[in-house]
Amino acid sequence: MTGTKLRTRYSKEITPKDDGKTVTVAGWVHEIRDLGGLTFVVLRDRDGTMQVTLIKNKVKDKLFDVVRGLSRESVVSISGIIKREEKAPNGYEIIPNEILVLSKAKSPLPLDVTGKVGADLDTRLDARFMDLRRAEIQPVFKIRHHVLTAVRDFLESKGFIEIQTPKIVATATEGGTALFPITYFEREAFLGQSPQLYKQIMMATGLDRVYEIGPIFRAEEHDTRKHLNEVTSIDVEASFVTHEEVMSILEETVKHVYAHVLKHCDRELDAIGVKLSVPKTPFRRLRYEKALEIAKAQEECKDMEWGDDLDTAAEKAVGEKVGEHYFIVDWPTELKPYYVQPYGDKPEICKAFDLMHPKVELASGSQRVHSYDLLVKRIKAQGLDPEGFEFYLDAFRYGMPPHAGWGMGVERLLMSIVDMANIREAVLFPRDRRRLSP
Ligand code: AMO
Repeated sequence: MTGTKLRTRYSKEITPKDDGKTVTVAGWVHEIRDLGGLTFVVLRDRDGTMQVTLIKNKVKDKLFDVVRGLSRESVVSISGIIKREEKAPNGYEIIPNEILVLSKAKSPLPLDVTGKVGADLDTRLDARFMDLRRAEIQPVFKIRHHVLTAVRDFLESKGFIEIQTPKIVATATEGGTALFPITYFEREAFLGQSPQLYKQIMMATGLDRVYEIGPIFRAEEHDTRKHLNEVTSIDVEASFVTHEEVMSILEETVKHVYAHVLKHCDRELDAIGVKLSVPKTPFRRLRYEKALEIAKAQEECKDMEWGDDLDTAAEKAVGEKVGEHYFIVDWPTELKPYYVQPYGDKPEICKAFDLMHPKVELASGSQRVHSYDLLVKRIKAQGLDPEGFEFYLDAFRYGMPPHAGWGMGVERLLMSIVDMANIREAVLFPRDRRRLSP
């Protein structure tokens, strides 16, 4: 070994120009090709693969024995000399003088990391640690990291500060049906569906612009390609602004995310075969009424009426027609939660918006009710009891500025960027109706 280090370089850091230098690399045994007097070990690290070449009479016999005893996916550290080799995949190979087996993998493997043998999504998620070793899977999570970095960068540049609010809560926010109850000592409590009430309470503190990136829990029975029971949500709330201003912050956030991913993730996008272009802003604003009209032109949706929520078929019809990001605005008040501000002159519609990607809803938000009296009225109108909302309502009693905000699911955003068919692929360890482990 060169010194005592298990790794001195990643595969990406080595080039053919390093010919003759000594190096220690480490990773997983991706493949072994034994051609008699010539054996290739394809070693995989975080950044890709590299070729280690054992030639009879040029490397110690003992190393051939070590390699013969190796199983695929074992973890090794290899020290040797870098040799320029045009026929090798990266233009170099490593001629080993020491191979250290750090962890021997059992066989058979639960999944084929090389991707030659396919596996269904359930099998892949059961062995997720190994699935994530695959060259077209791991990049998704590097992109996810960059998506979140971009969101933070952008919001901070607009004066937002990051907050954390409780996830063990006493009340529903988005309607009572989708709550996970938990036992909280001798009381019943719930897992938070949304930081909605807390981010609004923050508007009564004078901090003015806050965001949170954290888990939300939805006890929805849905078993679909776009629903999870645990989601990471980007939540934004701002004071002294209208819903139109936060819509513009939202579309600019999305645009910034695309630009950032394009700039920082070219290798990852290549690895999963995605071509991105930055969406143009402002996104189209489509009134609910108009969206309904487009949907109704489809046979499947022809019986829809004003006041009906836009279901998956309707979303699909409108998405296909528009073909790019768009907002649906001016929703029927009764379709949206109590905290959404109705129009003063037309209270049957409200200042709510949904941000849509042609294939999936990405975010929703609104101008909020900031008048205490109206809020109590709206809570009652939705058949809820204001008593359960005392801690929230209190913040509206002593000076609450007008405010607006939105929430966007990270997985929905990611699945729309990398064009995934199933949202479970956008999260490391998805939680759905059937899956609680790993
Ligand atoms: P809403 O309930 O529309 O609004 O949620 C906001 C966004 O969160 C994501 N999302 C989900 N993603 C996957 N699976 C789910 N089960 C799921 N549920 C929600 C979506 C959705 O658009 N408090 C409001 C936001 C606000 O007004 O600020 C809210 O939670 O991307």
